[in-house]
Amino acid sequence: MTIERTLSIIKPNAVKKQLIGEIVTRINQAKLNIVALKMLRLTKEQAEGFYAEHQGKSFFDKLVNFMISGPIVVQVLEGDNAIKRYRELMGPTDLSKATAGTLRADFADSMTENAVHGSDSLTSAEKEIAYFFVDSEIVG
Ligand code: RTP
Ligand code: MG
Repeated sequence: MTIERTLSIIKPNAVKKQLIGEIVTRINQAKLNIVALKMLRLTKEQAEGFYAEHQGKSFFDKLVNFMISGPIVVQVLEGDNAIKRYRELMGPTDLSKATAGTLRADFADSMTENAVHGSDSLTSAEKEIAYFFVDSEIVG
């Protein structure tokens, strides 16, 4: 068993479509425990900082504008192999390649508006969790 924590974001298109409950249900069904959760609206600076690794790429401005278009829900998920297992639950970035039953296959509207985010490594999970939560907000 490797208990890990990962950062999940329910992106603005999914919040607008009232999918918070459905996504939380699927996370719990996958045996990932929610150990922190909040709703917020990102500023442009916060969105640019969060996606700094993509600065300069063709889709960066579109991505930032989408991420600030409405409220999001950020969560810390904990469980065995949580990083990889949550990425599997999400499905791939390109929804045309996503298998039915994954969050993106079912809820993405486009490559940009793809409903959810999940950390992609242990290093990014630690960095991304610290971007949104202080230790006292995580109830393990
Ligand atoms: P995320 O970071 O949001 O979990 O998504 P990811 O790892 O699957 O994808 P990543 O390559 O990190 O890209 C971050 C987000 O940028 C948008 N994107 N648009 N070619 C495009 O139009 C394009 N490529 C990426 C998506 O919203 C993606 O989730
Ligand atoms: Mg990514």
